[in-house]
Amino acid sequence: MSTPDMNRRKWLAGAGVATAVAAASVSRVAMAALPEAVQQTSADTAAPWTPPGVTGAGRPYNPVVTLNGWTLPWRMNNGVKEFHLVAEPVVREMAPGFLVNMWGYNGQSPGPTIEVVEGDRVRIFVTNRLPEHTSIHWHGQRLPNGMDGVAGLNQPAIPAGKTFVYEFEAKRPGTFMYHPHADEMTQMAMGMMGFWVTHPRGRHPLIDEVQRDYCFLLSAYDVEPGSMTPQVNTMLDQNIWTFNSRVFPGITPLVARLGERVRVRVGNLTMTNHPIHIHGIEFEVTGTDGGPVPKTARWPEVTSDIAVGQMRQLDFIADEPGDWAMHCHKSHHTMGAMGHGVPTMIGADHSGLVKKLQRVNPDSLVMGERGMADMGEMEMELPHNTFPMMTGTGPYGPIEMGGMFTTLKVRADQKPGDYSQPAPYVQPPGTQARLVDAAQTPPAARPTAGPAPSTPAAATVRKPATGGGHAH
Ligand SMILES: [Cu+2]
Repeated sequence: MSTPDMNRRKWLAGAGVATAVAAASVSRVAMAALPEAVQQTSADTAAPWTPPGVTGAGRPYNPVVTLNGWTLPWRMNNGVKEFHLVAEPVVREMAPGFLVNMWGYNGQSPGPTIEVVEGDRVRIFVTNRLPEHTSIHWHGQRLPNGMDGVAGLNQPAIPAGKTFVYEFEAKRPGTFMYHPHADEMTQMAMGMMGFWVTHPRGRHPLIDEVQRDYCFLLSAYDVEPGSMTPQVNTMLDQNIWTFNSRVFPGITPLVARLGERVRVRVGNLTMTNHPIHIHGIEFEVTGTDGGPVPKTARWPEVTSDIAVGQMRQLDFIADEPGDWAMHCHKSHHTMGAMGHGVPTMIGADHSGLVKKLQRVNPDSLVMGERGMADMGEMEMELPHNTFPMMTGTGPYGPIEMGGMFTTLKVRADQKPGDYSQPAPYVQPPGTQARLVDAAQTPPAARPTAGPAPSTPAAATVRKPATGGGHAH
């Protein structure tokens, strides 16, 4: 904790943990022929957006909160909800101080969340400001074939500089996403994607009302340390694993009031599956991109594996106060950029090696002989604009994470609808793991009292080859 880079790390951690749900810093950008195209200039989590007045086909709903994202405003035009998406190059702040050249929508990657009500007629103008053609596929939606967005199959691609319009009825309530279906590999590797939520028109037997409704997409990028632009040809060896193109400690923690019903909607647009794990509570998968899950088909989980191209809706009661980790359970996905080719050094004595290396290069450094935890607090010169492998500090020290990791903060005194970030959780006295004097607490001994085993064979280890199975 006394390393010289403490200030830098504190700054990183502080910015992540203290990121409040900022008021949407949305600026209207004057764009010829597109008066309603709204841009987002910040990577902060925008406050949930409650549409003013009329809500289209449905009753008022509890709006979603997009982690480090925002909801796209619309206008009503003769009974149709009109949205304007602008596909364009953006610079995304993936964590404070770590900027990446991406492609996205309306100023950010991912694009804004589109939030409508079952039965709404929706019209979406898509303007292409990319250097190449694009299209948008509305993943999971029931819609006319010509609105499905597969370039070449359902429509001509949208040329650079042109605007296409999509129009359909949001027929089915649930959790959806949107992404290009033209030069998909490149455009998704550059960050083009967004979330879509269709709220039920009325009370729904399989969709519970919740007090907090969070959503985010899983995406992954290959950004070489010191560079700013993702390598789009990388298939599996990405080094930046994100919730909504943000990495820990830049991901806004989820907050809930004790006892509230909470929903977390997750979609996966990476090239591998992500077991999303929430500490402290049990959830049920109540819906997928295919619709609500029948109640008889739900079971409790603390981890849900979300496969490529899938969406999952996780519902739970936030009935345990604390700061609970929430992360992908693939441990490499909670790390920042690192060299995967580095050999494991645990247990190796390389004190002589360092001296030899330093004769050639005085800056030589060999690491990892005690594990990699030292990385969490060491000072290491990183190339410019490089996200460290491990970072983030909690009230008790380095958290040693870096990618798909954030926290769920459950508080008894969090007001309903209040998304501000509470201070770190203070455990009640006697409820925290603590240092003890090992000499004063000897381990339980193997029982020695009682009769000796009646047959010596019971204590004989039998090899598997004897067919006897395990000895106990
Ligand atoms: Cu993962």
